[in-house]
Amino acid sequence: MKKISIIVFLFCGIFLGNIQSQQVKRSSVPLEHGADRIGPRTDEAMQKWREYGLGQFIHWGVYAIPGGHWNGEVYRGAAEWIRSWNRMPRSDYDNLYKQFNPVNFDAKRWARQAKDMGAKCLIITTKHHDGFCLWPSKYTDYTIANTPYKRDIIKELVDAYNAESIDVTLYFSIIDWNHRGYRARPPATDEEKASYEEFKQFTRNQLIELLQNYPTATGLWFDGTWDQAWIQQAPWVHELERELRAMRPGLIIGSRFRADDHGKRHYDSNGDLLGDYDQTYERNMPETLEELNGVDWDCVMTVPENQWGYHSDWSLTYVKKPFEFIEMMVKAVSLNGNFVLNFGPDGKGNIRPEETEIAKEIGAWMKVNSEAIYGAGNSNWEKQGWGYYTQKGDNKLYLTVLNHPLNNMVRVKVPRPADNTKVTIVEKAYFLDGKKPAIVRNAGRDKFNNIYYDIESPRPSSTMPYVFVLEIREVNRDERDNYQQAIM
Ligand code: FHN
Repeated sequence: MKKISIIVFLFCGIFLGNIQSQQVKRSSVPLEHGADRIGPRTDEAMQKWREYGLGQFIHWGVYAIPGGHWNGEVYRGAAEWIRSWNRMPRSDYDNLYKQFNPVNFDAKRWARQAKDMGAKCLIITTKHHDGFCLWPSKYTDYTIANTPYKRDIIKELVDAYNAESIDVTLYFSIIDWNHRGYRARPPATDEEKASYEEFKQFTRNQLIELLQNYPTATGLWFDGTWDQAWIQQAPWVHELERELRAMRPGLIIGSRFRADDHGKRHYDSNGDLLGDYDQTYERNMPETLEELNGVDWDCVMTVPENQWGYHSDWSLTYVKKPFEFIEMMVKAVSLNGNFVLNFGPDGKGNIRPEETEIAKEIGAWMKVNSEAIYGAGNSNWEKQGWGYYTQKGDNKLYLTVLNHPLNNMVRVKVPRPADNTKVTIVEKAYFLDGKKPAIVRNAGRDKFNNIYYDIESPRPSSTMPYVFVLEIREVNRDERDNYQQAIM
């Protein structure tokens, strides 16, 4: 359904676009550095991205060594930000790389775990705000090459994840606390300007280096692009984006990279998306399809409230449960988005046991139900309190039940086809688990003549969500009775 709704959207976009350009004056603000494209991408690489459903994010760097603690004190902020804490001397942080020796790191083991969880893509921090590079960049000494470990972690991860058929996107922070030219405020003096130019060249070099070193990486996931200094570089960043895209046809870049001519981020001054997908959903999600306006998007989510890198003490905030991640993933897919769950391995290269457990539980659920996730998308069936609909093509509808009704009946409201000589019928109904058939009962009509069905659903033995499939079809009204055998 995702594919179909995008095509319909594009068709309407082309058609309405012409109307809107007269009516709403979509391009009323003249922009040289606005969106490069109106509407979603239609190429194969983007279609593959759209079908992921579930991804894994990994935040890993030298911040995993202190793990949210320094000199016996606890840092309550996000562990990967500990360098900005005034209780930790900068020089201590900046020397941590000399101890970075994750002897337990095993890229293949991480990749297998991600595969078993059901992830179709990995977003890996090549460099976070501290500037430490997990790849041996030739443009700085602050890299993995100068740690006792030495090995190119990004290469090992890209190879291992690709071997498990998982696409890899490279996270890259524009903020770089380690580079002398980096600054948050726009450079004012000639000296500042010159050193900011150096920083820009350094950034460009590193990005080109990453694409050259890791030719199978499918995307760049930018972060730390909110500083005024960077925002004001819009024309230069736009040019750089073009250069990167030219280097790697099909490269996927979200909305966090560049601003427009007027400093607008994510969406330009005409309301058009900057980049290939909306990257604003960090630890939050959209509520309706309408608010998304047809754009692609991903949601990146932490396990504790705001911890991306490894923090050894998870008792400080609420820690989400596998059920909640499944719920968020299904919700994301029901709104045509991807759900990306973050992991923060420790300084030795271990994925923490709590995350391993979460990955196992999600994986067990995906083994049975992933058909409702991969390649699925929004359905026009009206959402009900028991959970979410996702859909594939015209006729496969998935009902993920998160709130099992006490009367053991899952009620659905059947949408009326646009063509009123047609009706939607249910040809087949079954549980995804074991394909056991499900009994569908007629549940009458409301005062608007909408049809309702109840699907019999015995009280589940597990507390995890379960999924029904309804195979549906639009038929002529007068043929309806030939198809209703499935309904009791
Ligand atoms: O500051 C970072 C944070 O540490 C983390 O990397 C997240 C991931 O989306 N991004 C930034 C905040 O937006």
